[in-house]
Amino acid sequence: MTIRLPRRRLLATTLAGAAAVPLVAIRTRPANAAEFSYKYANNSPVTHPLTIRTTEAAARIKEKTGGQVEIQVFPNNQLGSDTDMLSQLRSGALEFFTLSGLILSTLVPVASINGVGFAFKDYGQVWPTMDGALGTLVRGEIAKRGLYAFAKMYDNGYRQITSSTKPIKTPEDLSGFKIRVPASPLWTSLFKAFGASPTTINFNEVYSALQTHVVDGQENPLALIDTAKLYEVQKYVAITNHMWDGFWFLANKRAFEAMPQKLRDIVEAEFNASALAEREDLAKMNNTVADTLKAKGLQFVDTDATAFRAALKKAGFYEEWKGKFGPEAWGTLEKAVGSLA
Ligand code: X2X
Repeated sequence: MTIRLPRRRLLATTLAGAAAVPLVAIRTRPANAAEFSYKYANNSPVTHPLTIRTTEAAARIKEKTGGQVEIQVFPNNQLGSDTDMLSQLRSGALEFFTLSGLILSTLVPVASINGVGFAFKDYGQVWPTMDGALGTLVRGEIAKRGLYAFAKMYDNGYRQITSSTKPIKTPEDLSGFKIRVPASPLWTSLFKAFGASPTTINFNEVYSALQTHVVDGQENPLALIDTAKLYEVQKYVAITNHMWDGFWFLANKRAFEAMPQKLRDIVEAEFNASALAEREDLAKMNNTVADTLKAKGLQFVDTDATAFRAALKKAGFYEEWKGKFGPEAWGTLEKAVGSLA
């Protein structure tokens, strides 16, 4: 057991009896403090499965490392916007962070490849692709930037378009539509291809941007529309499933490698295990969230995906991104999901 003296007493003791209390005693951590006291942050509400499952992983890690690794969780943009948190992660001010591959593409261009419009037919294609060759390719590129991505992505979901002004039924309805998109060239490009007028806004400012009509709409998976209460400031949701989006679990490489391998293995295994649980949570939530949102007053609009996809094709979206991603990455994606362009 450690006896923790109040700081002033400790100092007085030190000064009074310097020989008896070596200076080093003040500097070393108390015996019950973690050896690695790290932070994990995200942009998602506390009620979102991403936050719930990563918080559970942090608790298991503390237990399984006998308290050597303590990870404090900062959800809901408490540490700033995604752009801020990515900088913090890179500098080492933050050790762990989950980020959409599309936003990560501002640093690692190929990381936005899962956001290619209508690339994945369903989750039966998503997980084998992102847990497989394409995911490996992206993780390899992430590793070149001083970051380390764990093997299992967390689900964000298939994205749907909400609006406060009018229902979006056809691609033509997007013409000139003022829509918020996250900070990523692919997102801007996709909505420009639809003829919309996209504005880049980080998630921490989305609710107020919708409320004050800086933009008329946004797009996000139903789980986030619900947990972030966007239905309070939006009237319609068009079920477009225009892209699948997920979160990479990222570590600052230096901070991660400062831990002995044994601890690293525990941390990675637990966050990977929680990723699988989070995917399950969202799969379950997807069975009920539409009814939940309808009950809260959001009006649902069905759309014809073929028409939206054709609009992207016509605008040259696929050709453009095929060129940007290059033959290796594009080929890996097409090998998993079939021909896109
Ligand atoms: O910013 C968004 O819309 C969000 C929460 O879906 C992402 O993290 C990309």
